[in-house]
Amino acid sequence: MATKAIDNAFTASAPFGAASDPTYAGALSFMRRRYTKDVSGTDVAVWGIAFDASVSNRPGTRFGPQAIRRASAIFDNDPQYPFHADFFEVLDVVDYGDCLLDYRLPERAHLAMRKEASELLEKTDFLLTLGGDHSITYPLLQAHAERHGKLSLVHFDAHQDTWPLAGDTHGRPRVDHGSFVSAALRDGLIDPDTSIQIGIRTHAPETGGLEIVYGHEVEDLSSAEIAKRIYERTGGTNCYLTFDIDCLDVAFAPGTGTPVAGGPSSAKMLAVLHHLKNLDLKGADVVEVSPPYDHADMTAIAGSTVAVYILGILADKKAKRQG
Ligand SMILES: [Mn+2]
Repeated sequence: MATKAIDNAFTASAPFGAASDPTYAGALSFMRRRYTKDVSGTDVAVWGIAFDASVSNRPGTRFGPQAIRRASAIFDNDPQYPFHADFFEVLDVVDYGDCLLDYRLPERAHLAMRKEASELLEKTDFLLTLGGDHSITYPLLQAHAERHGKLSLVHFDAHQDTWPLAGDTHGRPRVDHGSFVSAALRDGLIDPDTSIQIGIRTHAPETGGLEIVYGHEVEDLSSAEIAKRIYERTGGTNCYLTFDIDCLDVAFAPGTGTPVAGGPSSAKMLAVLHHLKNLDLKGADVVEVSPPYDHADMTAIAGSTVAVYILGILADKKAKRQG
């Protein structure tokens, strides 16, 4: 336990150690990590991309990062279930704040995200991004592929996001939250042969060659069997994990832009994530949390917990490296 103090987001003096803010008070950062614009040498930088201009249905994910940070306040110290560990004894995690975007220039937003993500990846080992609509994963994949080469996409979603990339009236390619996978495939950022989608329960015209574990299969498989499919597909390659909160059934994540019934519970998908401790993760995001449609913070809590599990995977890995 940390010594009693408040506003750890601004008062933390060391890279390690848990916060002691009361859950209901104190300055909010993701898991009370210290806020800093200098992420040099950190293990993980958490940041937000408050952008929802590329949705085909309901907007609102611009409020996602703030809501996820708020929901994460309950995870600020104590050993984290089910990892049996205080991540912050080993993992130096900071909250970088949010991506700088000019809302008057939505066309330049993806470029701005890519540039800022690339700059951050020069300085931190791992970027954990809180969205935002799913189009943000495209510039994130650009930045990560630039650093790590072609990636395997581990994609939790109700949607394939492989819709066609129609050009706009000026011939410029369009990317929205339903076509980021198509854009990543076109640009060679991800390898379809080692990529996998979990929880899909809609049909796009193309699969793009990615393996799909459909929603009805998720229903029949155990979490260990789903994890096995992920390990077999990715085969030890560099992975980028993207978790669209609408992968979960609308009963567990009502606050999202394009909800689909018939999905898995948060318990099932969190159990899958817990099995992924040996995945070679190079980056991750949690997207499509839309607070205006949420009830009792259910979706923000689910999104926040997914992000906590991703940190758990990274903390477990670092602890094992250190012996
Ligand atoms: Mn989706």
